[in-house]
Amino acid sequence: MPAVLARAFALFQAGRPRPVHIEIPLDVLVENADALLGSEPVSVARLWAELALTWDAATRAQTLLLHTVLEALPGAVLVGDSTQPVYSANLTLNLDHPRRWFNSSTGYGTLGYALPAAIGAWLGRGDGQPVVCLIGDGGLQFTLPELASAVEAHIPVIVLLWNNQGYEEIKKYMLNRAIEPVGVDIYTPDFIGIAKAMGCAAEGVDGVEPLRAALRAAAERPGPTLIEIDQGRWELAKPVI
Ligand SMILES: Cc1ncc(C[n+]2csc(CCOP(=O)(O)OP(=O)(O)O)c2C)c(N)n1
Ligand SMILES: [Mg+2]
Repeated sequence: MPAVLARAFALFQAGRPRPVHIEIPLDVLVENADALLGSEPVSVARLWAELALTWDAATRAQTLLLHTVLEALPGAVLVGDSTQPVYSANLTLNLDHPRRWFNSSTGYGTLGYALPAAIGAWLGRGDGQPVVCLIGDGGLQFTLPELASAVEAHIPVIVLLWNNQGYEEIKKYMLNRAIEPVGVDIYTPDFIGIAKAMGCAAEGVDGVEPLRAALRAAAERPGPTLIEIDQGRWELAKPVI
């Protein structure tokens, strides 16, 4: 069974973000029925801890980002685009309430979904709980004018921008298949400058403490806030998970 699961994980990593279909032969399932359904109580916390040991440095850093958001804003609704921390969170995030984790990073994966969807989530939720839009530098450029809509409509979405100056997911596909990367190291504008020009509060943060403070300040504002995180600098933050 561990071999079957390891194969499933490897397939997922190679082809992500597509769903993976694997077949478990009946005899393998039957052989493992005791372990799966046995009387030994399984500690979910222990399984999570064991799983976390297998994460690579990037997954740890990205999971730290999500943990920091949830710690600073415990009731937040998260709306993700197709960006690195969202792919990781689909594997590692363990939320205790439904309707708190929306994202477009699987299936057709429309880039730019997260910002308008976050605005919709805030309007739909209607109870003033913070809504955090988690989006990459590529995805944000697909729907950037929506920031002005949020300013105009006084919608306090918090846009957490994961900036790695490129289409990293597509670049990884190319590198994994020995294709010379092309068209993926994109020009990225001064997002903080653009956001401010639209009337949106904006700042860049480097580590866990500044992010916490920026998120709390954003949650107090009547309008939207853009918080930019540089992937390289964030990865230097010490993961504490
Ligand atoms: C409308 C649309 N165009 C293109 C794509 C293909 N695509 C999927 S992920 C991706 C890169 C996204 O870059 P970014 O938002 O910066 O996220 P990163 O992977 O760099 O974190 C692209 C171009 C898509 N999903 N949707
Ligand atoms: Mg990017």
